[in-house]
Amino acid sequence: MLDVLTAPAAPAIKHRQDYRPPAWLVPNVALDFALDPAATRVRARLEVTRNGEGDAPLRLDGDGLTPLSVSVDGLAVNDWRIEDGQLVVPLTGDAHVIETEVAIAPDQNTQLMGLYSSGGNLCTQCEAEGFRRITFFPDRPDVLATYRVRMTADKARYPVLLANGDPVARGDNDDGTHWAEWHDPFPKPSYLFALVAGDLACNAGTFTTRSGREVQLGIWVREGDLPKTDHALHALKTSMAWDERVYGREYDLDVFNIVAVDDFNFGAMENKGLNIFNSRYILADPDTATDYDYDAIAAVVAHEYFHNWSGNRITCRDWFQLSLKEGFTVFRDQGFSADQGSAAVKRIEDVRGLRASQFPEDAGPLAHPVRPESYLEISNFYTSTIYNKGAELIRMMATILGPERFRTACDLYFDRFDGTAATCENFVACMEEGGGVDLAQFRLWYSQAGTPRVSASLDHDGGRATLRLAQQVPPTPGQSAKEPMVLPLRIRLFGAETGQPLGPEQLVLLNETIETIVFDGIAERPVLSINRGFSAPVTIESDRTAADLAFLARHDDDPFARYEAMQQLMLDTLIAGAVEGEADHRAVIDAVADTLDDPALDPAFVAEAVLLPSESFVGDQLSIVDPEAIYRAREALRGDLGRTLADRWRTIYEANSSDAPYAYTPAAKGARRIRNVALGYIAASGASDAAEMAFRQFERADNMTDRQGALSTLVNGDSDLREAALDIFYNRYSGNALVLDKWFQTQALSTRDDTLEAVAALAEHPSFTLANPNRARSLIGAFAVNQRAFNRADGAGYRFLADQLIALDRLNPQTAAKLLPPLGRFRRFDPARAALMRAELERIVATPGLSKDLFEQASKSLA
Ligand code: 0A1
Ligand code: ZN
Repeated sequence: MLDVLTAPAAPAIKHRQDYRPPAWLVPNVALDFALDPAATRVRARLEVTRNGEGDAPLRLDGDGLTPLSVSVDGLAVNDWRIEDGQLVVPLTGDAHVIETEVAIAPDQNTQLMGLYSSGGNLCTQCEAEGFRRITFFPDRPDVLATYRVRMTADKARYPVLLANGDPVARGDNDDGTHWAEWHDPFPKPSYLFALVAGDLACNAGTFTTRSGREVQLGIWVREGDLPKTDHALHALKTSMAWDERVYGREYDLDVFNIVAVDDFNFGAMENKGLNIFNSRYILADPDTATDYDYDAIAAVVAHEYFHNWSGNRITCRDWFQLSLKEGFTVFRDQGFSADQGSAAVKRIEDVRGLRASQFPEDAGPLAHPVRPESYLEISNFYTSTIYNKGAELIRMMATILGPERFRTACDLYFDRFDGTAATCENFVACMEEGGGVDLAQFRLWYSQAGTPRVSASLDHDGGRATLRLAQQVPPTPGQSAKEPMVLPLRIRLFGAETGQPLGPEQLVLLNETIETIVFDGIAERPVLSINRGFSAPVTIESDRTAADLAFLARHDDDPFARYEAMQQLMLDTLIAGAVEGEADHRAVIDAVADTLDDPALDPAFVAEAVLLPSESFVGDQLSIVDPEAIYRAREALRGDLGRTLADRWRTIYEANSSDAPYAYTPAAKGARRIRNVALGYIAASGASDAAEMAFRQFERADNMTDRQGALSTLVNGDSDLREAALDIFYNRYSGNALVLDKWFQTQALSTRDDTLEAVAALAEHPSFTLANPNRARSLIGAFAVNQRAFNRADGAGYRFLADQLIALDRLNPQTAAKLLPPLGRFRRFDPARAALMRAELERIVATPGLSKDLFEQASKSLA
């Protein structure tokens, strides 16, 4: 394990059990910035008070900082020292004022942590440990301070100066600079600090809270992007109203600003009163953003806004508690999105996302509990497990409590812990107390990693149905033996002849290794619908036949279960095809036909239900992944579906083509979705006119959803129209970075045989750069999840990724580390591929000057 490996700089591993309260608190801080891209001066004035007994010196975190001056209570001192970057100041009393001054260079900051330049503007990113790159401070989430911030900057270059909280004053100096002062009355941890200085335009709005306070809203972007901000502003207002209605949570400052920047390591950041966003989660118009982008923008705007309560008003005691704010906030944003459109489709998308990212994480060398025990670099723990599995834990507790008691328990949590830095345990205790339930065993979900597997078999005999359930939690790194967990499984039986439900749905709390549940008075042969709504994040292995699954795909009254039955049927067929070289496609074809023919179904749901599981998801079910065999099996089934149901696909394609102008409505979105799915099947059928159809759609489209859908279809094929479409797309959007990302990504995801060569060439394209995280992810990140192209037998895909990661690590360790996991999946591949992957991981680990971010990911993958 990692403990026995020696990292290049032997960085310290942090353990959850080592938590100690801070020796010093900082009730108030005043910061004064003389902003300049090459050399910014930061003066900090900290009021510090001793916390508890002892005579520990004051230790202020710093990363790459050298103090220009240090003073205590107004007098310059020189008995300070620097230890591991920290500024250590001996102090005799219990309360002092410490002042420091440092110089930093935002222009040189390629890591995008701390204060950095993006597109000519200056902005900050402090979560998790970026504040220590700006000034000396106890940079830990349990030190809550009120902040007063003064900024001075060149007025022509940076006309807009923003920080957290409310604006206090501003003015001009006579040397061409101007200044602004902001004050945030809510005590907050340093990771929520933010400032922005730039040449920005504002889409302004207002929101009146339910208690009648008017809040000034602003979405700040470069002038030319202003027309693309209405959707985000609307989403913000909708989120504010939703949080009042659903959770009783009101906004608390007079202003709420959002700034969009092009260079950002993650999606967005919830800094108090001043959210900073990756521009891809703000900017949208029909010509440049897909329906998927529009939905993601609303979800991320909501997510960051909801953090104001779940994250800011109540923050985390330490970073091991990260899921306290992230799991809960993801759960909240999922609820918001579900309420904006089809809740069933939203649940399907969320589960698909969980299976695509969290399940593989939980099954691999980087598996960790939702509340981890240790880490080397906290940035590596912004994972799908913390976020998405964390949200599933909240969802399970909400299911166990039921809506009313869940709301009572949330109110209790918000009231009790407002203004504090709390723990996951605090949250669960509120669920227990407010909900009147015992969650002792449930807590294992926070400490045990790995996706539980549940086997289910149903017998029927003389009017009695017997359901046998068994659970098993697989071993994960550092956790060889597991306890049985509490799995809330929503279950219902259906009659095989009548298609009618046999009794109401039941919530079964499986908490033993093996359990038997008896249903009496069951005359008809029952078919089992289990884990409805994906009530527990587990894998179900059942003895249901293809006929049973096809039956559920037609008759289940839970839309998720219906989708799931279809997926399982497809999965079984694809696995048979991959393992045996051929499979009987009839059951899938019939089920797809029936789904397409059911007039009662929402087209958006149908589009999800008829899509085959991804190649990676099929691979995840196999102990040894054969990427070529999986690809062939999937293409064979796609082709068969395309040909056998050719008339239906064409009918659907035509029926959902309309001359009506673009609209972002659920009906219009559903039509675009099913039409693009139909186009994909028409192309898969090998129809001679498929490329022309796609190209026609590409040319006529008045929106990006149709244009990109057509482009993806063309990019997978080899018609001459492919190159034509790529050129047209590139030239049309060469000035739009977010759309060019799509151009790179679409090619990196291509199913063609020459994708690696194409991607390697694109890495040399003049528009490609590793310095912009969105661009790096769009090419390198997308390629690494293209299962067949990445896992080419000659290892060229592995070598390409390792080369790129080593180069990227020098600029931006966080982003490099995020892209490493596909290389760590070698245990799931044949010995030849596994050896090639290991060799690349070893090459990465041996690279001189490697960051601890990439070192941790690569070395844990090898362990
Ligand atoms: N708290 C943010 C995610 C985030 C984390 C780290 C960052 O640093 C580069 C940026 C953003 C969220 O959950 O949205
Ligand atoms: Zn978050």
